[in-house]
Amino acid sequence: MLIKTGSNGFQHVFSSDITPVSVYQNRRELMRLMATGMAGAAMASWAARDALAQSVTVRPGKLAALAGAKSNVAGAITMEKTTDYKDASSYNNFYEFGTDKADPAQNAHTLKTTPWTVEVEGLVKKPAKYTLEDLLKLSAQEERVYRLRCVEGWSMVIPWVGYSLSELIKKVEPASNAKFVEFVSLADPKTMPFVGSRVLEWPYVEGLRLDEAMNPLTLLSFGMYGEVLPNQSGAPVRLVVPWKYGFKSGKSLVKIRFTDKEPKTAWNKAAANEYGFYSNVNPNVDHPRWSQATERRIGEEGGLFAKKRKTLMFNGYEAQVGQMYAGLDLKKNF
Ligand SMILES: Nc1nc2c(c(=O)[nH]1)N[C@H]1C(S)=C(S)[C@@H](COP(=O)(O)O)O[C@H]1N2
Ligand SMILES: [Mo]
Repeated sequence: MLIKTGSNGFQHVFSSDITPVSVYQNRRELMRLMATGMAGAAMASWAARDALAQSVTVRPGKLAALAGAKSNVAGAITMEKTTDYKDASSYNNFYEFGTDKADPAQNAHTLKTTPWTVEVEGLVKKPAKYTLEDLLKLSAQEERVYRLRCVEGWSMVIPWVGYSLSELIKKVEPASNAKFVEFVSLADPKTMPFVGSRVLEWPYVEGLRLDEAMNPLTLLSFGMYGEVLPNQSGAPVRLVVPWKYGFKSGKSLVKIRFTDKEPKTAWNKAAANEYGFYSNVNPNVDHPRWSQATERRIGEEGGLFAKKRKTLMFNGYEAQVGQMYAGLDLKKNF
């Protein structure tokens, strides 16, 4: 949901962040919402999305390679209840297909996922173009139940399928001066109706420091719930970086580039004061326009009124990733 005003001409207003609870707890916020007409819109878009969730029945189906064992990567399985498939596949951010949560499920059927290639280039000894088939065969796939926490204040628990990105990185042998990895999503205006819209610069680009990309938790994902990814979730291949806000996990990747400079990422370019390069889930660093202390679990009883839960440092993966940030000021490097 967008209103025109911000630095790039737009102001992002996240319907998920505008709950009736926060509305009546904060009179000023209520007045603002009333003034912009957003209070009703937030409720209406929630109801529409909920109706869509009930109607998601066509699922992409199993892929032989995905019938793998559970992960042996420490921290890759949470005991929390997994989000229902219908919610995970109908409440999405994939701005190439629209900015409302229901848009990707409705519009992403136009995405053409075969044939698909991912180009690995830049500061590596063995640059290569991988077909999706090459990538699927590159390493054994496993299932990992990760939380995904969006910067907007909602979260899900999803059984992703894939393998550690480090498996691919080892194959291409980064050069000694490679310090960062850039992830580029497909930007095809013919099949992605919102590529070209002014909300972000296209293609969607994200990045990690090389050690973050090498961390075993960083997943190159081809599936979820034991099936291939539905288009709206970033088919045929996406990243899942579970200790960072969801936007770091680029979807429908076509290029992985190794560099010596911090990549310019799509959200950082759109609003540098709101979306830093690191974007580690951190309840102690507020987004300039809202708190990050709590989150709403999608699909939980109560819908828009569900009780919020406390957001955990590094989304609960501090034991696995905290040491990578020793000595880094996480308030400055948000
Ligand atoms: N290419 C691309 N990747 C993207 C996005 C996007 O708009 N385009 N949105 C990001 C955001 S903000 C989030 S929260 C997650 C959402 O993933 P999900 O829809 O599978 O929950 O995808 C991320 N990856
Ligand atoms: Mo997000």
